Amino acid sequence: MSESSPMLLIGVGTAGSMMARGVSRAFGEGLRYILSDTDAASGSGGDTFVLIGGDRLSGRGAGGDIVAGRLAAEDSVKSFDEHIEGVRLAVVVTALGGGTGGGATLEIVKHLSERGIPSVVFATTPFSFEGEDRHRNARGIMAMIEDVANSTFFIQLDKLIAGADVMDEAMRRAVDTVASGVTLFWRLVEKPGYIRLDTERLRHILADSGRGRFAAVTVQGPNRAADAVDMLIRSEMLAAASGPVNTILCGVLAGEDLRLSEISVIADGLRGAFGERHAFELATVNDEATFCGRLSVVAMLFESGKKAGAENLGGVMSGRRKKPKGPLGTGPTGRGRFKNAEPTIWNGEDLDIPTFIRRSINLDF
Ligand SMILES: Nc1nc2c(ncn2[C@@H]2O[C@H](COP(=O)(O)OP(=O)(O)OP(=O)(O)O)[C@@H](O)[C@H]2O)c(=O)[nH]1
Ligand SMILES: [Mg+2]
Repeated sequence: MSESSPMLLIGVGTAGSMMARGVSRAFGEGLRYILSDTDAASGSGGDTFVLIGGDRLSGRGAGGDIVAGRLAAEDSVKSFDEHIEGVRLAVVVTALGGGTGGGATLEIVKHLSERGIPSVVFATTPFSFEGEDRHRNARGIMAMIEDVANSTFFIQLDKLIAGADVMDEAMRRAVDTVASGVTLFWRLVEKPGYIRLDTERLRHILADSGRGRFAAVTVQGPNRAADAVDMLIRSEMLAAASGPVNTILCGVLAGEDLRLSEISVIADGLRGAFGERHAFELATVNDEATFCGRLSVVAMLFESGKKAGAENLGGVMSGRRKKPKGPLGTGPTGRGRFKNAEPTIWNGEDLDIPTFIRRSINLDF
């Protein structure tokens, strides 16, 4: 594992740690990552591991309790410091529904932000059959994570199981899907092709991108570029935008046979399909060993918030909605005069934070 990489992958919770381990395996050597959980069993595989809230929960997990997960992480966030030396961008992988994935993720991302490290969060949301409690847990925490993270990808597990009736297969798909998005960042930086993107540019793009969706396709044959665009446009993972697309980040992964005309087909196709009012970043990855003859395209679309969308109509590319910061906000400055008090959490929501902030309602005074 490369200790000097400026990007760090952090798996949070039991399923989050399992997915992060899967992502690292999918990438191969060189991906810097750590796992973290309130359950000590997640650390048994020999990977770098941070036990969250060991004193409070005795290494037995948060038992589905978001408040317990959050308090445990508050106890332990400083344990992450020795692992984040030199990190410029953190990629957090978690599964919402349990107590640790939801509760601890929020506190870890806040802590990273306080240390000046932007985070991109990839979080799965529960299967519909998991029951209302887990869904309530997930729903309650999503907006709060979104408020502290720089970019968020929420991946509905239900969407990944289409056609898969076997649980094991569904879980494998979840790992593959998350890996296709997460590993893009490392591939762009470590295996640059004709068009490059370095960590600082990536950090800049992701720093204010807000909520994103992504999809990846792999194709071959004479029309592979056009086929890739066609599949991406029809992909369910990119469908159902709730707001206008603010930024598109596109990674084209191929071998030495990648043609410039193919890059144009992909760039023009995606730009045309997702509207005109967005920033567009495309970079290529040259990985002959993995992609010889084939072409993989990963498209990430980021949506602007309602307010940012309105500003964009006025011609200002404002990025994501501005987060209220300061004593009452959930920004990195923390909880103001309440900062040493335990949060008042009900159904996964922090009641010390005004409803309009918790629910991300824009008040246009
Ligand atoms: N990808 C994947 N997701 C899973 C798996 N098992 C559970 N999940 C999902 O992960 C969510 C969170 O479950 P856990 O990871 O067990 O919960 P946790 O974050 O460890 O929280 P606590 O166990 O309460 O401390 C569930 O609601 C499921 O949606 C798995 O094997 N793979
Ligand atoms: Mg667990």
